[in-house]
Amino acid sequence: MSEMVSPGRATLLEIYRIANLIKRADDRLIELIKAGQIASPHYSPRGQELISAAVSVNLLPSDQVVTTYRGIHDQLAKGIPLKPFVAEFMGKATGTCKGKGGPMHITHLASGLPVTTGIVGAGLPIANGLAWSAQLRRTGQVTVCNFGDGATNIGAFHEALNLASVWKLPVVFVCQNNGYAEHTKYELGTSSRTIADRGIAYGMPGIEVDGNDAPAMWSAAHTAIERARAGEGPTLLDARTFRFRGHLLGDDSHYIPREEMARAVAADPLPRLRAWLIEQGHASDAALTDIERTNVAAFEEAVRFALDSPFPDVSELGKDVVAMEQA
Ligand SMILES: Cc1ncc(C[n+]2csc(CCOP(=O)(O)OP(=O)(O)O)c2C)c(N)n1
Ligand SMILES: [Mg+2]
Repeated sequence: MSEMVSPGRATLLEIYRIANLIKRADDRLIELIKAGQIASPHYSPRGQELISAAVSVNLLPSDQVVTTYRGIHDQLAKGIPLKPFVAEFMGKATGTCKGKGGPMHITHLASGLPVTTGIVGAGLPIANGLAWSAQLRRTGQVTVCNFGDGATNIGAFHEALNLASVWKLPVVFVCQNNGYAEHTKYELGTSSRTIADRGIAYGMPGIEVDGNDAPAMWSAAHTAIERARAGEGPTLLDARTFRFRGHLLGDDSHYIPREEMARAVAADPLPRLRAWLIEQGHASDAALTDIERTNVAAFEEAVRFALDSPFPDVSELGKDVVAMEQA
């Protein structure tokens, strides 16, 4: 395999800043839902934030990211502006989609976030289309497509990997492999030993990586993104991770063996990265606390903005949507 590259200190701190912002956003949005201030299902990415943070610091603003219902980590990492992000989550008129997308469909073209889908596996062929367009127009843009382990059992995954490989599309497939699809454990629904194997089957590098290890994840993403940008084709990253808050808010994770959950919680990637940054001399405790405080303040300002914003007017119902004419 390609040589191992390492992120520098500034990159590691940026990964921590983004990951901590994601955690803050997730914690706060859950508080607001529980307080009845937001009416929405929520698919928490808690535990998976280092994947999006480590991928995104390798991307240019013009690169594109496709994500899913479990996508706030990918959106925040790509740099979506906080105020319209929270407003969209709340369905407010000041949101990135004028409140018509909601949490399942947060998109923001200017940030390189053209697609968030609730249909498992549906993002992959769309990511190919974005990548194909970039290839034809020679823009140099890379498309990163995020999805879960369960999505790799959908037909669209296989078609998309095949075509991306044949056409050497500038796309990076990031499987955020948290070991569960809804309540179904990996082994009960997925035949291959690893997701990485499935990339190899389609003639592209299939890379197993610890998605909870910032330098390892950064390095794997860096190699894959540079390969795509150089016109050498796609990569499938099998990023191992865990979701701490179940499939969606309210799920008590009863189907996850207690020891497995305890092991995962003990290895929570965020406090582990924090301790490691201090231990390695990359940052002081005070500097990291500063980053955390800045994130809290910025997110709170966005929450205030969103709470104070109006819902879309009824007159907006028929605008910006595709309507089929009835015969
Ligand atoms: C085509 C389709 N089938 C089924 C569902 C219902 N569904 C929503 S999420 C999900 C599990 C997907 O698991 P995975 O791809 O591992 O992603 P994770 O939720 O773990 O991030 C399922 C089956 C759906 N939304 N779309
Ligand atoms: Mg999963």
